[in-house]
Amino acid sequence: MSRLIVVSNRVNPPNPAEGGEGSVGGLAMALAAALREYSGIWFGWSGKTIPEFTGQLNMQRIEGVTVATVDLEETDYQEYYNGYANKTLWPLFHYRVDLTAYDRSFGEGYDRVNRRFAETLAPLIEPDDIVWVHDYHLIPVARELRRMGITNRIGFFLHIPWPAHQLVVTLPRHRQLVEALFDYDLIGFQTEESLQAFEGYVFSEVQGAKNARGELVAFGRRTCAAAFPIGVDAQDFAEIVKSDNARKTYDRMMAHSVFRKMIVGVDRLDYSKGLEERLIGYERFLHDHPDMRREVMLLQVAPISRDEVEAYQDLRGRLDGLIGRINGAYAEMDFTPIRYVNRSYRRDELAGVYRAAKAALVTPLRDGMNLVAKEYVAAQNPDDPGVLILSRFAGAARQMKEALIINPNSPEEISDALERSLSMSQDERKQRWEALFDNVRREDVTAWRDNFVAALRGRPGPDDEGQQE
Ligand code: GDG
Repeated sequence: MSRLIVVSNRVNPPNPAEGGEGSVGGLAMALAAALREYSGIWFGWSGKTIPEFTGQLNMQRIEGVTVATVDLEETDYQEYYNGYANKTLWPLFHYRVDLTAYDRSFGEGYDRVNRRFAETLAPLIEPDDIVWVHDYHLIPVARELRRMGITNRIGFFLHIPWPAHQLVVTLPRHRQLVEALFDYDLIGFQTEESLQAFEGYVFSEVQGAKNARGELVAFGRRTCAAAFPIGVDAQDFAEIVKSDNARKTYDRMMAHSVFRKMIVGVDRLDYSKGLEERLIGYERFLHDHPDMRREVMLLQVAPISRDEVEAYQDLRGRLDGLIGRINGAYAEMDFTPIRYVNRSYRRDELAGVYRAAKAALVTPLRDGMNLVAKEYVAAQNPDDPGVLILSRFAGAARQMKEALIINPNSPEEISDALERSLSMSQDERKQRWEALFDNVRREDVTAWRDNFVAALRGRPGPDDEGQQE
């Protein structure tokens, strides 16, 4: 069988000593599992910067996975990673035009680094390999590989939303970016909504069309685009929740909340996650339900993320203020309404926390999918499950209709959902959870990976007739 080469910005194989997690992010787990199954290489940035780019590969074998990394220059890091990826594409694709930087040097750095990645990767690619590139950092990788004559099947998966046409065209180089996607044989999105937004751009902006085989044709090329909603490893999570560490954490959390129902939030500290809106909704709940105040507490785990980017520092400052205000107004000598933690926990500890929480608040303003929603469901006790409160703007809301779906911009909706979740009958909680868990288990990370890889393998190769039209 052909090998799979996975390309992503960061390469983080899971470390069993840290509860199975290489870094904060469920993606690492999924990709590592994909590679163990298919054998292959995981290629990306080492996370280190050096004075001058050398293109030297560092090959290692970690947890059964061959990992190949390359160091980047400091300017690369600033322009490509902190710049175009995290100050341009991330905010824009999450509908934050107000935070989007349109700096030409960022775009140039982005192209340069993608070229460097492709040049370093190309010698590793063997004729039968299939290549799977991940996320917004690396859109032009296929273009650069094609320029070097690589004809292997190359697929791309976008983990974040593809935004509406009107937003994409605010990018000075939007056409170039979309054209680069047509060098892939397969483009995967999280949701039908993202897929339709992408097709909308192709049809109206570059007069593209769909051919009889359902392929998209534009820029003199054709590709296939489809939705592949990502999932979690539900089985693995259900196992983790039984581990010693998870049980200990669960017991500890329960001991601390004997007289209270714990509500949980777990998010990278990111403006797309709707943390401020969540807290304001919780504040509204405390205000509107004095009788319930002493019955609840909110645990918000929010590991610091992208701290070199100003918008993230600003958010952190605002959250500190907001939490101080709410705790100041509603705390008692023996009660703090919000416990706020800026560090990350081991995956098994997180599983115990999820299980101890009577409700989870997942309130992003925009999110490609949101794995926390699925992990929370996977970690519940089937006999006494908690309630998932989920933003309609998370990709996950398309599949998780039995959650309490809210609009995160409305403090009232958040407050009402909290009230409803805390007073919901056990029967209703079980009914909702069963339907949710069924989906989390069926549309898990293995299904996502296998569906994508099968679709990519099924695309016509360079020797198949009719490839060029
Ligand atoms: C992107 C897209 C899409 C969080 N805190 C800790 C911790 N985490 C883990 C969670 C979860 C992961 O990080 C976060 O995944 P999300 O999906 O919620 O969000 P993003 O990081 O923004 O991911 C998103 C995803 O890619 C996959 O396609 O769903 O829409 O934005 O797994 O558990 N993990 C540990 N300690 C923590 O404190 N160990």
